[in-house]
Amino acid sequence: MTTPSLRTLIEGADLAPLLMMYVQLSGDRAELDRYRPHIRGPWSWMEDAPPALRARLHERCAALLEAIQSGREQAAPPPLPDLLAEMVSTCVGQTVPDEYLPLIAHEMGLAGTPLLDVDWRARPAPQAINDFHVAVIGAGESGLGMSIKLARLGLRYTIFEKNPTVGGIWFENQYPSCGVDTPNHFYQYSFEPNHNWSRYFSPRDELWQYLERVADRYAVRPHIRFNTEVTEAAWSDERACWEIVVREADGTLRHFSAHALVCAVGQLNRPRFPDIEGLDRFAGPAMHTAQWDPSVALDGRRVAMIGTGASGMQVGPSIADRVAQLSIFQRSPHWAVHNPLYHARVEPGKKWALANLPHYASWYRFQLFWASADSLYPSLQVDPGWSTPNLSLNAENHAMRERLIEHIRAEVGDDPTLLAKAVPNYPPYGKRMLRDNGWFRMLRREHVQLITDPIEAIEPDGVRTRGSKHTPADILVLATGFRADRLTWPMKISGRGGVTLRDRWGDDDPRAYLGITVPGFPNFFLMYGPNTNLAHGGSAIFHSECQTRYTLLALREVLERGQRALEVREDVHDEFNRRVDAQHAKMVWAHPGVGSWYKNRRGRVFATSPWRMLDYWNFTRSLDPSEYRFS
Ligand code: N01
Repeated sequence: MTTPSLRTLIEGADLAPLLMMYVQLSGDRAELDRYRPHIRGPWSWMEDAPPALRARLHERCAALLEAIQSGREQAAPPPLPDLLAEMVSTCVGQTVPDEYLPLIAHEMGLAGTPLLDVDWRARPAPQAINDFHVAVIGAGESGLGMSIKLARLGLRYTIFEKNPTVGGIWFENQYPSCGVDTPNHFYQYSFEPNHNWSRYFSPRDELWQYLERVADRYAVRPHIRFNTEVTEAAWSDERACWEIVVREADGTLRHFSAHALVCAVGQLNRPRFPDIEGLDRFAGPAMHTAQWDPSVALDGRRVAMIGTGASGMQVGPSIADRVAQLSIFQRSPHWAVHNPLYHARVEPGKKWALANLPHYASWYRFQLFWASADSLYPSLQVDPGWSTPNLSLNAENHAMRERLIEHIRAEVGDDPTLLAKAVPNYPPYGKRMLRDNGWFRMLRREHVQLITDPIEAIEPDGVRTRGSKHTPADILVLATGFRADRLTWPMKISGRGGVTLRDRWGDDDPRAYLGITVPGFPNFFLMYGPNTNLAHGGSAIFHSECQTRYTLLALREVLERGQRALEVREDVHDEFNRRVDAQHAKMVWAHPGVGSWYKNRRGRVFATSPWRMLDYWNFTRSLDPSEYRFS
């Protein structure tokens, strides 16, 4: 077998990141003009360069790489801001405002030390560092990422994890077709790129295995107490530490203490069971999507599924082929967008390019960042003069609505009843935008029925809806979401003076400064806390890295000052939350015509971030000590 030439290998790469690699290595900005008209957006299917023009780039890239490798040419220095600005906009086929350049430069490692790596400014005495211990609740993505960075700063930590292994939601959720719907090459740690994802949106097993590998590679596992659930944590002023109670698998209660407490359980940790009469009387297997029992045989059975959110969207089409009847109970429809790469495998040539071409993976990641992030943000703002505010928010949002309806119509065919049931009556993005997993097409099938009448009760052998209509079922699937509103529940977390988070938040109104710190809770940090859920796109991992950085900045401040604790000022916290609410009032998630897990019973949006990813990155890239009280 002959080894393919570099020129041949390069052919598998996408045009835009390849062009950026070339320009970055050569400094030849004229090439941007040549290819710009052929890059119409941030996804690979938005590139339309003719074959001859592609071949030209492939030849140039191969020649340049060989010249650099052999020492005949030197790589150009990192691009200066004006060239970088031109490159980023060309790369995604849209104008990227200059305000993004610092974020992009840091994410791409162009600005020296990556910001995520917080270092000491004036290193405290080794004893002071060694004496400080951090407890982390949860070994999911956030907890692992946090722990890796704590260790890098030399801080000792222990993770308490209720499950037998790492992975959090990616360990727990094992329902059929479970997987990520954020582009995977962005949904990964910035410091641990995986060039080998099998798909652009990978399945659960692969995501979980990635987290397992990360835990091993960074030697996190020895610091984790598995099968150990935190039940209580209380701040002791006298000892300046958190007193933590944990329950082990056999029920034994143990006590620990730590100087700082990171709560990395996130918003989607505890399943929500619907409050429907008779739920406990169902005779057959009944399972929540997050507690899937793979031993339950679905083949040839009649399955009733309640819930049509992100989990239901993945389960429904993946089991439809196997079951005798699928009855889907929909309280309200979700919008779902089509992405041609959603089910596609990553071609070997792409994997090779990601792993081997300099800078290519960074540019590809930037494309995905842009494709899935802030570019959508303006379309989610309310135009006060908009004539159909119940259906859409503004002209762009309306155009999106039309495109989404067109897709649904094309998929459900000429069935007006089904179309009416499937099209939401609220603006796009009001609830979480889903990716169409073959959902609408599935709804057309003979043995699949979409039931929109309200559920009256669960009966031992089925579901009763309005008018006492009985739908028989052998198996009940609850795709009914999570208790995001009861963040940190069922743990009892008490701050200064014994005040608990529940005392502050009530049943469903969690609030924090930047979603991270809470007044009266010294040295306490939330990951994926209130108002940090990303609902306009983006990657939860990007956000968790922002929270990690901010937490490390806080701990550094405490230790470098020779203090024991810090606590956010109440007025700073309140003013931030006032701004959160004011921002939400202008945005889609507070829309009065839509209910979602983002809102509490009073309609306040507590889960979702109203900020652009850029804003949140800026908020968390530094810590203003004047916003905190030290003790
Ligand atoms: O939960 P959900 P989910 N009677 O709360 C319905 C992430 N995630 O597990 O819309 C009848 O969105 C409820 O109806 P309605 C992602 O962030 C990501 O699907 O409230 N129906 C809704 O249809 C996501 O947003 C991925 O009217 C009842 C459904 O149950 C979040 O997790 C995959 C009901 C709940 O939808 C949660 O998603 C999975 C009742 N009593 C999850 N109670 C990917 O990345 C609830 N419902 C792909």
